[in-house]
Amino acid sequence: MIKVLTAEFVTTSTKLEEFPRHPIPEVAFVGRSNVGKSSMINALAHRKKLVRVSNTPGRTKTLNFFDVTLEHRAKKKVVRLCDLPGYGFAKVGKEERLAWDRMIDVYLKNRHTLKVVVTIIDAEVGPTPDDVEMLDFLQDKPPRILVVATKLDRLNKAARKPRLDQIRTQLELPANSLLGFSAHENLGRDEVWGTLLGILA
Ligand SMILES: Nc1nc2c(ncn2[C@@H]2O[C@H](COP(=O)(O)OP(=O)(O)OP(=O)(O)O)[C@@H](O)[C@H]2O)c(=O)[nH]1
Ligand SMILES: [Mg+2]
Repeated sequence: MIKVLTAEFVTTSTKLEEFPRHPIPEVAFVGRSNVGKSSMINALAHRKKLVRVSNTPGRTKTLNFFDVTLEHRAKKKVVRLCDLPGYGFAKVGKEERLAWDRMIDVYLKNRHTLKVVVTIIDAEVGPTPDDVEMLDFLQDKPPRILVVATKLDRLNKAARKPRLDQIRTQLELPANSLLGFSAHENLGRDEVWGTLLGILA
């Protein structure tokens, strides 16, 4: 059992030099705009409104850092979660989008405390070309990648496992390296935390 003891907002920022400095192991959440990154952080933190969630794509515009204290096997562990703006959002101006992409790029390449990048795919939509591009970019270098397919609640129960297998095959991921998730039905939370803690151990 993994228990969340505390979850708190640390800071919001767009610049590397302003990111929090304490060397706490960090997990970042990337994915298409509106895929459910912020909702996943709320679900993992067992909180409804730690992070702002919205129907409107492009809600998250800066990097937002949260510290979560967990209790696992009678030990306490602090993990920092970073919520990022989504990629592939066409409705903001080209200039703003380039600035976001640059910000994400700088963060992913230079953040030494970043240990795992959770790449979020929409289980219903499947991997988009932008998702594949992001996974290619993250391949073969630290930080580690965990792929999570969210909004699983949108598929009927019988369709879920075949869909996950299909996405895993499409992305050429090894067995058991894709997790299913739903922020609305609270699916996959323990599996995601378990996998993250395994990587961070
Ligand atoms: N059905 C379903 N809807 C979800 C789930 N997770 C998120 N959503 C919905 O998807 C929309 C976007 O959620 P967010 O968490 O704000 O997505 P985001 O990836 O942070 O979006 P940006 O910050 O704009 O990039 C909201 O309307 C959520 O309610 C889920 O597991 N199932
Ligand atoms: Mg968001």
